[in-house]
Amino acid sequence: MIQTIPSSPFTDQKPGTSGLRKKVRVFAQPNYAENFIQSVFDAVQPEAGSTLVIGGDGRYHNRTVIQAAIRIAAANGYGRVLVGQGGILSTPAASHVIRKYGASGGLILSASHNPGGPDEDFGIKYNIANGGPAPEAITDAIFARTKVIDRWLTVEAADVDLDTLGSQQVAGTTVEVIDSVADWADLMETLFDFPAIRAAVAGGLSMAFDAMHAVTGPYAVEVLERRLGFRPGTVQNGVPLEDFGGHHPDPNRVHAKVLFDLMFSPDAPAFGAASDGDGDRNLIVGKGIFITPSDSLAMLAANAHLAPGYAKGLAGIARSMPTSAAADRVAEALGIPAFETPTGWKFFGTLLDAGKATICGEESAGTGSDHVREKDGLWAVLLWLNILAARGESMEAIARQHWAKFGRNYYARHDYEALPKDDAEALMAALEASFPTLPGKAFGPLTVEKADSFAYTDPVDGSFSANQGLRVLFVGGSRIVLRLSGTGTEGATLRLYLERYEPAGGTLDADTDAMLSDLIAAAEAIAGIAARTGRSAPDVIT
Ligand code: VG1
Ligand code: CO
Repeated sequence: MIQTIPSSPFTDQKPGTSGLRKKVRVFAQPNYAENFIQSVFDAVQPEAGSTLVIGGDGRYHNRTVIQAAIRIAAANGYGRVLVGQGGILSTPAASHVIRKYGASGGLILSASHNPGGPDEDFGIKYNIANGGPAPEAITDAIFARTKVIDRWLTVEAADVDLDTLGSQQVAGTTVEVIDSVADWADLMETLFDFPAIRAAVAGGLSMAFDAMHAVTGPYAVEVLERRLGFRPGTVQNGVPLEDFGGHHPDPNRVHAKVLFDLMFSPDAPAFGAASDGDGDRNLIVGKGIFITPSDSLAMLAANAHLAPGYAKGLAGIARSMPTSAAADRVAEALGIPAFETPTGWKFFGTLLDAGKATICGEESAGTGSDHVREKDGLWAVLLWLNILAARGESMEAIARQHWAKFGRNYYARHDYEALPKDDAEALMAALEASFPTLPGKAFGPLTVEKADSFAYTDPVDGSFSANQGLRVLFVGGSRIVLRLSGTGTEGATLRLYLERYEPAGGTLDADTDAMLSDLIAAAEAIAGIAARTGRSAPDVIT
């Protein structure tokens, strides 16, 4: 029997860069999660009998929302719900499961790199039938619905046993609890040369992987230790915990410091990697060398043909606007198109579906390909391992050869977290207002060529997105970009992206901080971050 539960709208359910993210205590209010999930179903209007995928990164509140979502899905006419065992599905695994089983969509319960626990963050994201994040037209429709919703639907049914594989019935809907890892792991075997990687491991290739007590633990143990033969213990912090052990599951030099320190110590293995809360990001560190995510994207694209799944070459490479232009130079050398999209994976979906791009990436450590419609942290790790096995060279040697050929994009991102929202918005508004006066002005050795607010017209479906970040481009290819984060849950986070290009034959092995100091000074002169926020230094540098 379908029950109709009267409700009234919440005004703050606008999805951000990647779904709706709020504090757990916000999500735990009566009707809050239910309203949002019902708004998704009202907006997408699934055909009766459709399949829905549900899974999350295992954070606190995951199981509670999954049980509610199953009942709401049953009341809304879904015929089949696929749930990862224990409620666990990494974001890329969920994307694959949606595609593989012909689901009409999926709910991914995660706040990704944000911390978890009763006082921390939770999130819900809806993905469409291609496996990718809902595009803006759909997230706008969901938001519009949340503003007027007056009821949600459910059924009277007991909780599903999420821990036992197999089928159960919930009021006429079949709920299948599926293995969280197997489908995704099998897909990886179709893309990469597992025998060659196994042989390299047997020959001494060593690595360390930090799963950060987040969702990738079971995936990494299965693929790296069981299928590829890395020694047990290669995967550290491999058990998903509801509070990620009290840490931020954000794979960067601040939050994955233990891995960083190991990789720069005399005991470093050849290769180090980490992933984030929901398993879609990757951190790549070689023995004694950090590879920026932008460089990793470029190097993966340049070497992808060494993996069987990409042997026939790439159709194109796409990157988000703040990501460095390193990948563009690879695309140019390969004679394939390069695309520049706004921040967030949802903008890659049309390019991947249309076969225009094969590999995509973001400076925030997200890289992926057309194998799914999400970024995929362990996919990037496996492509690196395939390249290391095929080339038989060190990470450092591969990086140096890459820079010698293409030049080097020195790059850093400075984050100023938990700023008062009004201050951050005023800073951005003042910066944008100053743009007409900037071209031709000199800041130290840098002269402004152009300053604009990035806007994007999707080359496949023509959809238009304005206000996607402020950029100041300098003569010679250096630039600064400023954006406000769309994933935070407290105040505003200002991101300052810094990029300096050194062509082949230039200074290729200098210290990044030193190479970026003129840009940092220019950014302060132009945007007045310290002056306006009172912050003398960023909270996080990645
Ligand atoms: C951040 C990153 C962006 C990424 C998004 C979701 O967004 O900058 O590149 O796509 O997180 O990643 P923002 O708006 O805070 O800058 V995840 O791993 O949180 O799903
Ligand atoms: Co993530």
